[in-house]
Amino acid sequence: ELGDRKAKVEKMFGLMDEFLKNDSISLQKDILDHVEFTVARSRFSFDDFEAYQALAHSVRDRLIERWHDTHQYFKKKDPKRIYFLSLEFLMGRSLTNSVTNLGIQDEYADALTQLGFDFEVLAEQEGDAALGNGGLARLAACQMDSLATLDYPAWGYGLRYQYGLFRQIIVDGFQHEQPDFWLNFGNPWEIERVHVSYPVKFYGTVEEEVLNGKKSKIWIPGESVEAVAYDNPIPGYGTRNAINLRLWAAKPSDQYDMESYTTGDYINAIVNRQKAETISNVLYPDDRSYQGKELRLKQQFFFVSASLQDIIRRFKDLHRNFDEFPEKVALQINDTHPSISIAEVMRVLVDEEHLDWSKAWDIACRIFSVTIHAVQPEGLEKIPVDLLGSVLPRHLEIIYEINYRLMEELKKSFGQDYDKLSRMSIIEEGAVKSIRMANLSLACCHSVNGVSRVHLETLKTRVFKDFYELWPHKFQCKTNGVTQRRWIVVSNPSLCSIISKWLGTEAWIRNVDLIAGLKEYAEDPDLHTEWKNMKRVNKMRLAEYIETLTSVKVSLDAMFDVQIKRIHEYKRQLLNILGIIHRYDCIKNMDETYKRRVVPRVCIIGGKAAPGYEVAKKIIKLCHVVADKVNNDPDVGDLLKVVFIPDYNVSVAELVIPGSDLSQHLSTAGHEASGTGCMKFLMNGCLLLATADGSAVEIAEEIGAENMFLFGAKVDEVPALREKGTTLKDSLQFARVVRMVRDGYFGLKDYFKSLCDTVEDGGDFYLLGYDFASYLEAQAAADRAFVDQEKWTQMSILSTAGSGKFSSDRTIEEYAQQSWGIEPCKCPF
Ligand code: GFP
Repeated sequence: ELGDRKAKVEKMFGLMDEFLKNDSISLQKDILDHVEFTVARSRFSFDDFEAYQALAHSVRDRLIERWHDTHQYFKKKDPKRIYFLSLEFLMGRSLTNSVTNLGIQDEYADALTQLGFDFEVLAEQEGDAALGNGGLARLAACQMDSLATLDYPAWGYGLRYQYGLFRQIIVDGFQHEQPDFWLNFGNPWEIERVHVSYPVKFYGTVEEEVLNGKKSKIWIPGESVEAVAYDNPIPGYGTRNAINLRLWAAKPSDQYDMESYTTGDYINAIVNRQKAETISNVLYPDDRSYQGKELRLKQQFFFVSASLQDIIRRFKDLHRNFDEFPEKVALQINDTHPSISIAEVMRVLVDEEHLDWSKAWDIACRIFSVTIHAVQPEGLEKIPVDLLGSVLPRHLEIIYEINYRLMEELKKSFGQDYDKLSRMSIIEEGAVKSIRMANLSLACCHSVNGVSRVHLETLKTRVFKDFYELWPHKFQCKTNGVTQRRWIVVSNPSLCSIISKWLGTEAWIRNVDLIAGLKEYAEDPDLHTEWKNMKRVNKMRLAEYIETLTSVKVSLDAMFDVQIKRIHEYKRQLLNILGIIHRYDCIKNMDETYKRRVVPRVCIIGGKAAPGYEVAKKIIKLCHVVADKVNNDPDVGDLLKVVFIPDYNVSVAELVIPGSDLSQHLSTAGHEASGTGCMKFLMNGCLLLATADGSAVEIAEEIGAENMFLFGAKVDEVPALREKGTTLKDSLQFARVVRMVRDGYFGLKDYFKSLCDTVEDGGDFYLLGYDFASYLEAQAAADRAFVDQEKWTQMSILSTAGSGKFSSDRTIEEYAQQSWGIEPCKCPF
């Protein structure tokens, strides 16, 4: 019967078009069909949002077509696959990126014009998918794009949060948080797979059983929640491959509450079942302290368990013997958040597949790689033993067993060096006995990655020194990268055209090394003219946006100076604001002759503060009070404007970055693992003012330190400086600007007192006072460079030309070869 049905389907397919058509008429028809049948509006009356929805569905059809083909092909070829586990993916918008990668942007733009719509206007209707906090999550999104483009057989796995990162609204200069109802109007980019679901278990007890005469452990869980798959196709550029990002949503399970039904408590039974959904409800804002948060642990295990069931099911479709598992499966742990997957793999292999421990451990060690994104040991997650034991009792036992064996092995190398053993132990003793998730990963993973060279050094010499001495071969550097598809082609189409024109090819979009070819033309006057025009048009767009949002009018002749990133003390937005106050103070005290020489600036700051992070919230307020004073001071006029852009997200970055002249990356040296924002600015020919931290060190090597403005203490100087303690007397200028804030020059004297205390004598942990003088020098150097527009443009071109290394394509190639051992698998259509 099945054979018969297959024959019928094949016959029918023969009658259909091979692929969906992409000519203008077909696209128009498709969009209108979706207006009528998917959005259910009349094709004679629909608004921009409905047009966007119909357009998105039409694009989605084309994505699904490729996504099916890719998976059929992967299935046929059965290559080793990489499974990328990440608790966060910051995808942003999908429409423009999808049509760009599918190579049908012009066709869609034309079809929409014929229908009386503008592609860009419709693209603005899309909200951001903000299922992540910052760098780590956006990196995961860039890496998915590269995995698809480079034809790797890859899957992303994560959580489908009902509420993404909170929306930031600013009321009277203060940050307020609002929930991100991103799914309220539907999400055309995902495919709900009700039939792809797995039970995920929690709580309960562990019992012993005897199987074939052997004692073994069995977990009797106390709760079960259903994980339902939502698939998000990720198209590659210049290839037919489209890979899958599978996000799990929690749904109530049928099991475990039959009791309530039978006792007649029908309403409570439903309410309790509904509670299961809270697991995937909300993304935790990044406050780096999740200690004791049960829901956080449940989120981690929930997505890890569902993903592993899915991966093992796929493996078992074709294989019987787990010896082959490492030949078919590579698992990437994105930061420590998914590291509970190590214990889960052990549980499945030992308890369910009945492999003996050493065989199971050998398999686990061969499949897992981890990337650490934190710099400080405090940034590494720890889970209280009591909590883990209650939520996942069997996993706690397994972790203890892993640790016991680790300790035995360590004793062979280090004897009775108990200090070392206790530092390396997965279990941290102390007031709250905890599991060190990083140590669990280190014990198992065959490859432990840092995200820049400086960061890897920090991991080797400080954070994981003991592990590095034992297993130096595990430690690798995979300097981060970002995708040029989104960060140039989609967000800066004029720059994209210029690059393609001067290189005489679009091949750089897939092979970004070619971008270095621009160096040859760095002094060409014709290129300079095109480059400056491009920048001006982008600045105009940004200026309009700023005026609409903040009512501040800015001059296009001013230098657009930008710092957009999460607000954090180590990222030192406060240094920027104090620098702005210094500039303001200088302008106020200048006579007219000097004023004429001042390089006008628009200082743009944007970023969210974690809701519970008071200092960061005060920094946002300070930015607003300074802006109020400066922007309304007739003595200053266009010489200085200060703007805070609210609700910073991926789409805002896409608009701001192409319109920036200068961008600031001010982390205290040794605190930013890599930084990826700087790479996006670099690609867009925006000059960097930065400390020698994270990837900025490698950027300087690529483009030449003379083409950026470096300042501040170096990584290896920081500990001694801290030890010594800086005082306000180290910089009179610094003392003066802090005093202005303290004395209430900008108002709210009492409110800002504690903020000033963070940088006062003895308390200046992030060394703002020490770095202030050299920061001002770097700022002055940027001013001088900006006056010479030809020189500036040359530096700008050299920045773009030198950005090739910072493509996520390079990063992914390195992971593929050095950590995962996978090969491309290109769909042959
Ligand atoms: C973290 C680090 C950054 C690094 C990214 C990606 O960012 O330095 O560039 O991860 O590796 F801090 P957040 O997720 O903390 O923003």
